[in-house]
Amino acid sequence: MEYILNLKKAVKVLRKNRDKNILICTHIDTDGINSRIILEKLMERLNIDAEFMFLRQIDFKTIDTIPFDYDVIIFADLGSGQLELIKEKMNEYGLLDRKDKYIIILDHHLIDDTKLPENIINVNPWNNNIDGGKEICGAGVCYLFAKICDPRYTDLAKYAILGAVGDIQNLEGKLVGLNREVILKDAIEAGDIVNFPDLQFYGKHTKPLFTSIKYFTDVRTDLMNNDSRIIDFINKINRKYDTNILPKNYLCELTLDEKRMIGTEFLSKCNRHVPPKWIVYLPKVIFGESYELRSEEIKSPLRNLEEFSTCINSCSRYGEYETPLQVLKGDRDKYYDKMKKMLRSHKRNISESLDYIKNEVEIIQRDKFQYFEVENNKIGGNIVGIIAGMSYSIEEVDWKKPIFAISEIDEGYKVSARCPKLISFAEDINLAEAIKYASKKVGGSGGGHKFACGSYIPKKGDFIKYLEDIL
Ligand SMILES: [Mn+2]
Repeated sequence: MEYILNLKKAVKVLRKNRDKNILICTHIDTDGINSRIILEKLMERLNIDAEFMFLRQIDFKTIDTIPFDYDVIIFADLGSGQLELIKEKMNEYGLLDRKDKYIIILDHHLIDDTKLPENIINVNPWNNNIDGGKEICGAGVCYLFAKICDPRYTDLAKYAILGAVGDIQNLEGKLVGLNREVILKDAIEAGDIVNFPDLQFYGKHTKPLFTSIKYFTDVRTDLMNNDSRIIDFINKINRKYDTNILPKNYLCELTLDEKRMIGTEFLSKCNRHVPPKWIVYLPKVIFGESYELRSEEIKSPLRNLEEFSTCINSCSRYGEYETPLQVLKGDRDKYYDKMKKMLRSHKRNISESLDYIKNEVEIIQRDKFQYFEVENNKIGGNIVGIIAGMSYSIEEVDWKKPIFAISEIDEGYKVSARCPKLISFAEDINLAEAIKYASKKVGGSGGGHKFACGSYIPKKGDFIKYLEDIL
């Protein structure tokens, strides 16, 4: 059952040091918070005392906020990309090669290539050539860790699936690899999660079909920003298939057959709106699979895992971690109310930011990409990535090219890059590499996924020119 190198070794170290001082540091996004809850529950069940902290990221500044005087420090959903830095710090504190001090990393990000001392244990799927980008997430690695401690802990699998969906590991429509074959299987058998074929429109339990279609930006058709055409589109389906789908119906209320009809008609519409060589990739952006928590009510924002992840982000992006943690633990009272409130304000924030881009900001076109700049904290660094992605709903944004959003923050600039899924399937494009290269050239740093990534740069300099060079 040891799917990933070092899993057993890491469990052994935890067991041997169970009565020592243990600190667990986790990332703050959906995957990180689910890693945290898995490890919290695990420690509770094993009757191990541990302390916890959240970490936004590990860099040369934040590493000094980590108290290295614990006997065992576990990093979850971060760490593998900062091995060199962690090693350096341990060396500084005289902890390298100590037989009584351990670092355990449970992560899925790309591994920083460096030789590790015996007391740093890096548990990461990339060690086994398993794709940490889509086959397992940080919470997934934590789940496998827990499962080695006790194979009966399959009730924790649902958190790992939520983490995977939060990290968009189902990019091509459904979960694959360890996510599917081990973790999803466990979560289904435990009775926590259901999966079924579905359309890849967002908001299945929280928005009318009409709105879900309206905000679908993976392919630009003549339905975008055109309410009457969407109504016509639905009416045409009703006539053709003799059905009675209403624009106000939620996707979760429709039968599988009805969804299939909508998907088929939408696909043939999309066929007419994309370059011929992209057509083959269309089904992957229209048809997919949904993952839902059986214990949540229909039309609750927590039922569908994609929407649950939005709820978590609407708190964690604003520095609020306790609320999603308590909701994940089962609170449907005070913290759940707070979460719904934060979700509303998050949505308002996004729609105001999008309006601002639409009305006040120029989209600048380059040959291979486009970009826009925002001054003066007008869009917070916490949501600039979301705004970059949603900017494809603006007419002036060319949906066949990647987009870079550059937002001025207190000290420097936050940059985010996005491109529509279809392009990332059809074209050999790697935005993470591009943003990393250009950011480094102007004294910043960044990275992420091929289709969605971000960076921080202290000054703009020739950032755009460097992007042009590499794209
Ligand atoms: Mn992650």
